[in-house]
Amino acid sequence: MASSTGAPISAGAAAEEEEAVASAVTVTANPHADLGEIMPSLPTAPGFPPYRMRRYGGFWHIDMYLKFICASHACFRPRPTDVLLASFPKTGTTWLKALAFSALNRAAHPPSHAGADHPLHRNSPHDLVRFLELADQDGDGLIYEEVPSPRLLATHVPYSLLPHSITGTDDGSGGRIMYVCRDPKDTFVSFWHYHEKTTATLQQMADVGGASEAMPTFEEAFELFCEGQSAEGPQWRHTLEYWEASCRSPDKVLFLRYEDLLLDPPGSLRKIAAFMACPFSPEEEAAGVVRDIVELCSLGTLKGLEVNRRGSTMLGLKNDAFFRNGTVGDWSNCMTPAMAARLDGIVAEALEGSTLTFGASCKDSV
Ligand code: PAP
Repeated sequence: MASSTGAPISAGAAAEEEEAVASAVTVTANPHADLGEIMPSLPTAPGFPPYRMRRYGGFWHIDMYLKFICASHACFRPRPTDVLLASFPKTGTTWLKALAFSALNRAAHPPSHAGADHPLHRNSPHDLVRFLELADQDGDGLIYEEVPSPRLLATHVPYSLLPHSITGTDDGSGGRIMYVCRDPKDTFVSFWHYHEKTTATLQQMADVGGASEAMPTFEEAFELFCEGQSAEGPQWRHTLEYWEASCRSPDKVLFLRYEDLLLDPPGSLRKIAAFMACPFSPEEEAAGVVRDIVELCSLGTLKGLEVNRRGSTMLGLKNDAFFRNGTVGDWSNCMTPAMAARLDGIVAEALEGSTLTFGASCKDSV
């Protein structure tokens, strides 16, 4: 891991540095302090997945996210060594968690699949890298104070609604962010299949987060997604915020694409490790560590593990719901050309004037 200046530091030195930073943190005014009070009066609409969504800060949320946004601004204390994995749902979160965890912890947990004792053999990636917004009942992220450094954390919260302690500094004290994005057409189709597998559990979860809604048809769900009425939607706005942050501060925010991960898993993994300040050494390269991590985190390997075939993770969701076919362009098997053109048109209009395009990175004019 690295210090805020980027130089490698020991775990002990990291703890000292972080203690100093934590004690220097001044609690800034919480811009969302009244969110708890105004929540019941926020605009609401049915969404997909079928919860009642509330609109706040330009995005649609389920209550659980709003509670986190409200509480975390006052309480969450980042550390310089934190790495926050951010994503819109269904865009490659599980894969990124597995890759980042394996790369960061490779000294303690060698990825070689000769032995079956790697944490990924026994745990879902979601149990190894937890979502901030699922931290605890209060949703304030304080539970992560117990986690030793360097911490790997995850979130689906939009950039503009993350705690200011994370986003408001460029001096390294707020930690680093890795964001993964995906073509919205594939995101929607992935969401649809996921929803089919998880309806019963999600309906129970809706009891916690807000009134549950009737299950929409594919066409109705598509319309809701196009309107941005999905958890933390609209996706294109979510992605644009992180894209712009990565353009402004490339050392703080690494922007990744699911399509690039599929095209070049080893190259993407090297980029991820370098960004976390733990690049692969020539010796590790020669020993095949990159290859081993790619293999360990591949869809085929993870999907076949007992823990992911039968186990459950956060909110009682079945692990197998997070692993399907993992391809680019699966939308064409479910959407009509007219639907695809409609969604592409909405996205193009929303991104007009920006340098962001979806899909593999070679299409970007950065
Ligand atoms: P989440 O936001 O709810 O955690 P997320 O992991 O972002 O979900 O998305 C799930 C998608 O990632 C699925 O895509 P699909 O429905 O189009 O198949 C899932 O198959 C894919 N996925 C999960 N793990 C991997 C992996 N190791 N490699 C490639 N794709 C993966």
